[in-house]
Amino acid sequence: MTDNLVIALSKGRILKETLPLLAEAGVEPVEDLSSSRKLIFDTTVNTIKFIIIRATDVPAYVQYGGADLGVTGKDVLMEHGAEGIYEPLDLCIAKCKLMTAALKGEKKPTGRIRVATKFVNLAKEFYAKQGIQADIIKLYGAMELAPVLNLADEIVDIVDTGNTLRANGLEPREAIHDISTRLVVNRSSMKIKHAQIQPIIERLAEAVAKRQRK
Ligand code: PRT
Ligand code: MG
Repeated sequence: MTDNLVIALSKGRILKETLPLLAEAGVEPVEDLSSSRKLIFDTTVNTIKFIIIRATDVPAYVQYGGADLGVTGKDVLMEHGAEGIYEPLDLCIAKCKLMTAALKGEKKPTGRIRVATKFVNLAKEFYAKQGIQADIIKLYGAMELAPVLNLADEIVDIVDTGNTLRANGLEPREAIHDISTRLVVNRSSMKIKHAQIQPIIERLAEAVAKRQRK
Protein backbone atom coordinates (compact mmCIF):
# COMPACT_ATOMS: atom_id res chain seq x y z
CA MET A 1 0.00 0.00 0.00
CA THR A 2 1.30 3.45 -0.78
CA ASP A 3 0.37 6.39 1.37
CA ASN A 4 -0.14 9.89 0.15
CA LEU A 5 2.37 12.49 1.25
CA VAL A 6 1.62 16.17 1.66
CA ILE A 7 4.54 18.61 1.50
CA ALA A 8 3.86 22.14 2.80
CA LEU A 9 5.86 24.76 0.91
CA SER A 10 6.29 28.38 1.97
CA LYS A 11 5.07 30.82 -0.66
CA GLY A 12 7.13 33.94 -1.21
CA ARG A 13 10.87 34.16 -1.42
CA ILE A 14 11.60 30.61 -0.17
CA LEU A 15 9.46 28.92 -2.83
CA LYS A 16 11.61 29.96 -5.80
CA GLU A 17 14.69 28.42 -4.22
CA THR A 18 12.89 25.31 -2.93
CA LEU A 19 11.40 24.13 -6.23
CA PRO A 20 14.75 23.46 -7.99
CA LEU A 21 15.89 21.35 -5.00
CA LEU A 22 12.67 19.34 -5.05
CA ALA A 23 12.98 18.95 -8.83
CA GLU A 24 16.47 17.51 -8.34
CA ALA A 25 14.99 15.16 -5.76
CA GLY A 26 12.50 14.02 -8.41
CA VAL A 27 9.34 15.89 -7.37
CA GLU A 28 7.93 18.69 -9.52
CA PRO A 29 4.54 20.38 -9.64
CA VAL A 30 2.62 19.34 -12.77
CA GLU A 31 1.26 22.84 -13.33
CA ASP A 32 2.62 26.36 -13.03
CA LEU A 33 2.21 27.38 -9.37
CA SER A 34 2.29 31.12 -9.96
CA SER A 35 -0.54 31.26 -12.49
CA SER A 36 -2.96 29.29 -10.34
CA ARG A 37 -5.18 30.23 -7.42
CA LYS A 38 -5.17 26.68 -6.14
CA LEU A 39 -3.59 25.86 -2.77
CA ILE A 40 -3.01 22.16 -3.36
CA PHE A 41 -1.08 20.81 -6.32
CA ASP A 42 -0.42 17.46 -7.94
CA THR A 43 3.20 16.59 -8.60
CA THR A 44 5.08 14.31 -10.97
CA VAL A 45 4.96 11.70 -8.20
CA ASN A 46 1.31 10.65 -7.97
CA THR A 47 1.47 9.96 -4.20
CA ILE A 48 2.93 13.41 -3.41
CA LYS A 49 0.95 16.67 -3.20
CA PHE A 50 2.27 20.17 -2.54
CA ILE A 51 0.38 22.75 -0.53
CA ILE A 52 1.52 26.36 -0.88
CA ILE A 53 0.95 28.36 2.29
CA ARG A 54 2.47 31.19 4.32
CA ALA A 55 5.88 30.40 5.81
CA THR A 56 4.49 31.12 9.28
CA ASP A 57 1.74 28.51 8.84
CA VAL A 58 4.07 25.65 7.86
CA PRO A 59 5.04 24.63 11.45
CA ALA A 60 1.38 24.23 12.48
CA TYR A 61 0.53 22.12 9.42
CA VAL A 62 3.51 19.85 10.08
CA GLN A 63 3.08 19.70 13.86
CA TYR A 64 -0.57 18.63 13.65
CA GLY A 65 -0.06 16.31 10.67
CA GLY A 66 -2.01 18.34 8.08
CA ALA A 67 1.22 18.04 6.13
CA ASP A 68 3.80 15.25 6.47
CA LEU A 69 6.73 17.41 5.40
CA GLY A 70 7.33 21.14 5.25
CA VAL A 71 9.81 23.75 4.14
CA THR A 72 10.20 26.97 6.12
CA GLY A 73 12.70 29.35 7.71
CA LYS A 74 14.58 28.54 10.92
CA ASP A 75 13.30 31.89 12.27
CA VAL A 76 9.71 30.74 11.84
CA LEU A 77 10.48 27.33 13.38
CA MET A 78 12.22 28.79 16.43
CA GLU A 79 9.45 31.31 17.01
CA HIS A 80 6.79 28.59 16.75
CA GLY A 81 8.57 25.94 18.86
CA ALA A 82 9.65 22.48 17.75
CA GLU A 83 7.05 20.27 19.47
CA GLY A 84 6.07 17.34 17.24
CA ILE A 85 8.39 18.54 14.50
CA TYR A 86 11.52 16.77 13.34
CA GLU A 87 14.11 18.85 11.47
CA PRO A 88 16.31 16.52 9.46
CA LEU A 89 17.84 18.85 6.88
CA ASP A 90 19.21 22.35 6.38
CA LEU A 91 18.39 23.30 2.79
CA CYS A 92 20.96 26.12 2.99
CA ILE A 93 18.74 28.56 1.06
CA ALA A 94 17.25 32.01 1.88
CA LYS A 95 20.10 32.61 4.31
CA CYS A 96 19.86 35.66 6.53
CA LYS A 97 20.28 36.73 10.15
CA LEU A 98 17.85 37.50 12.94
CA MET A 99 19.15 40.75 14.42
CA THR A 100 18.36 43.68 16.59
CA ALA A 101 18.49 47.09 14.92
CA ALA A 102 18.03 50.68 16.01
CA LEU A 103 18.15 54.22 14.66
CA LYS A 104 21.68 54.96 13.45
CA GLY A 105 23.83 56.41 16.24
CA GLU A 106 21.01 56.25 18.80
CA LYS A 107 22.07 55.20 22.34
CA LYS A 108 20.47 52.14 23.88
CA PRO A 109 18.06 53.19 26.66
CA THR A 110 19.41 52.48 30.16
CA GLY A 111 16.18 51.14 31.67
CA ARG A 112 13.32 49.31 29.97
CA ILE A 113 13.51 48.99 26.25
CA ARG A 114 10.64 49.04 23.74
CA VAL A 115 11.05 46.43 21.01
CA ALA A 116 8.92 46.05 17.90
CA THR A 117 8.96 42.65 16.20
CA LYS A 118 6.95 39.82 14.75
CA PHE A 119 9.27 37.41 16.59
CA VAL A 120 7.75 37.93 20.04
CA ASN A 121 9.03 34.71 21.65
CA LEU A 122 12.55 34.99 20.26
CA ALA A 123 12.79 38.65 21.26
CA LYS A 124 11.57 37.94 24.81
CA GLU A 125 14.13 35.18 25.15
CA PHE A 126 16.96 37.30 23.77
CA TYR A 127 16.42 40.31 26.06
CA ALA A 128 15.68 38.12 29.10
CA LYS A 129 19.02 36.34 28.65
CA GLN A 130 20.74 39.72 28.66
CA GLY A 131 18.88 40.77 31.80
CA ILE A 132 17.18 43.60 29.93
CA GLN A 133 13.52 44.41 30.63
CA ALA A 134 11.82 44.60 27.27
CA ASP A 135 8.31 45.69 26.37
CA ILE A 136 7.59 43.75 23.20
CA ILE A 137 5.26 45.30 20.61
CA LYS A 138 3.94 42.74 18.15
CA LEU A 139 3.88 43.92 14.54
CA TYR A 140 3.15 41.93 11.38
CA GLY A 141 5.40 43.80 8.95
CA ALA A 142 7.42 46.95 8.22
CA MET A 143 9.19 46.69 11.58
CA GLU A 144 11.71 49.25 10.31
CA LEU A 145 9.13 52.01 10.69
CA ALA A 146 8.72 51.56 14.44
CA PRO A 147 11.95 53.28 15.63
CA VAL A 148 11.53 56.03 13.02
CA LEU A 149 8.13 56.96 14.47
CA ASN A 150 9.32 56.40 18.07
CA LEU A 151 7.05 53.43 18.59
CA ALA A 152 10.08 51.39 19.67
CA ASP A 153 13.75 51.79 20.63
CA GLU A 154 14.83 48.65 18.80
CA ILE A 155 13.44 46.09 16.39
CA VAL A 156 14.14 42.38 16.08
CA ASP A 157 13.95 41.44 12.41
CA ILE A 158 15.45 39.49 9.55
CA VAL A 159 18.43 41.16 7.88
CA ASP A 160 20.04 40.05 4.66
CA THR A 161 21.98 42.80 2.87
CA GLY A 162 21.08 45.46 5.44
CA ASN A 163 19.74 47.71 2.65
CA THR A 164 16.26 47.92 4.14
CA LEU A 165 17.68 49.04 7.50
CA ARG A 166 19.94 51.65 5.89
CA ALA A 167 17.18 52.97 3.64
CA ASN A 168 15.17 53.73 6.77
CA GLY A 169 17.97 55.31 8.81
CA LEU A 170 18.56 52.22 10.97
CA GLU A 171 21.68 50.18 11.67
CA PRO A 172 22.15 46.52 12.62
CA ARG A 173 23.17 45.98 16.25
CA GLU A 174 23.33 42.44 17.63
CA ALA A 175 23.05 39.16 15.72
CA ILE A 176 20.67 36.76 17.48
CA HIS A 177 20.66 33.72 15.15
CA ASP A 178 21.89 32.65 11.73
CA ILE A 179 18.86 31.68 9.65
CA SER A 180 18.36 29.37 6.69
CA THR A 181 15.51 27.28 5.31
CA ARG A 182 14.87 23.85 6.83
CA LEU A 183 13.08 20.67 5.81
CA VAL A 184 10.75 19.56 8.60
CA VAL A 185 8.79 16.35 9.10
CA ASN A 186 5.83 15.45 11.29
CA ARG A 187 7.15 13.11 14.00
CA SER A 188 4.56 10.37 13.56
CA SER A 189 4.70 10.58 9.73
CA MET A 190 8.45 10.02 10.08
CA LYS A 191 7.71 6.69 11.76
CA ILE A 192 4.63 5.56 9.86
CA LYS A 193 5.71 6.68 6.38
CA HIS A 194 9.44 6.21 6.88
CA ALA A 195 9.90 4.14 3.71
CA GLN A 196 8.46 6.97 1.62
CA ILE A 197 9.98 9.91 3.48
CA GLN A 198 13.55 8.72 4.01
CA PRO A 199 14.41 8.60 0.26
CA ILE A 200 13.08 12.15 -0.19
CA ILE A 201 15.29 13.41 2.65
CA GLU A 202 18.28 11.61 1.15
CA ARG A 203 17.72 12.94 -2.37
CA LEU A 204 17.22 16.47 -1.06
CA ALA A 205 20.39 16.17 1.05
CA GLU A 206 22.24 15.14 -2.08
CA ALA A 207 20.86 18.09 -4.05
CA VAL A 208 21.93 20.46 -1.24
CA ALA A 209 25.41 18.90 -1.01
CA LYS A 210 25.84 19.24 -4.78
CA ARG A 211 25.10 22.98 -4.49
CA GLN A 212 27.61 23.40 -1.67
CA ARG A 213 30.33 21.80 -3.80
CA LYS A 214 29.78 24.25 -6.68
O1 PRT B 1 5.01 37.83 3.57
P1 PRT B 1 4.58 36.97 4.73
O2 PRT B 1 4.03 37.73 5.88
O3 PRT B 1 3.78 35.76 4.32
O4 PRT B 1 5.88 36.31 5.36
P2 PRT B 1 7.36 36.75 5.13
O5 PRT B 1 7.50 38.15 4.71
O6 PRT B 1 8.14 36.28 6.34
O7 PRT B 1 7.71 35.79 3.91
P3 PRT B 1 8.93 35.94 2.96
O8 PRT B 1 8.61 35.08 1.80
O9 PRT B 1 9.23 37.37 2.72
O10 PRT B 1 10.14 35.31 3.84
C1 PRT B 1 10.07 34.02 4.35
C2 PRT B 1 11.41 33.62 4.93
O11 PRT B 1 12.50 33.98 4.11
C3 PRT B 1 11.77 34.21 6.29
O12 PRT B 1 11.08 33.56 7.33
C4 PRT B 1 13.28 33.97 6.34
O13 PRT B 1 13.55 32.66 6.84
C5 PRT B 1 13.69 34.04 4.86
N1 PRT B 1 14.38 35.29 4.48
C6 PRT B 1 15.62 35.35 3.91
C7 PRT B 1 13.93 36.54 4.59
C8 PRT B 1 14.94 37.39 4.08
N2 PRT B 1 15.97 36.62 3.65
C9 PRT B 1 14.72 38.83 4.07
N3 PRT B 1 15.60 39.57 3.65
N4 PRT B 1 12.77 37.05 5.08
C10 PRT B 1 12.57 38.36 5.06
N5 PRT B 1 13.49 39.28 4.59
C11 PRT B 1 13.06 40.71 4.63
C12 PRT B 1 13.29 41.34 6.03
O14 PRT B 1 12.17 41.11 6.85
C13 PRT B 1 13.48 42.80 5.73
O15 PRT B 1 12.26 43.47 5.55
O16 PRT B 1 13.79 41.51 3.75
C14 PRT B 1 14.17 42.73 4.39
C15 PRT B 1 15.64 42.77 4.67
O17 PRT B 1 16.39 42.48 3.55
P4 PRT B 1 17.75 43.29 3.31
O18 PRT B 1 18.43 42.55 2.19
O19 PRT B 1 17.35 44.68 2.92
O20 PRT B 1 18.55 43.25 4.58
MG1 MG C 1 6.93 39.00 2.84
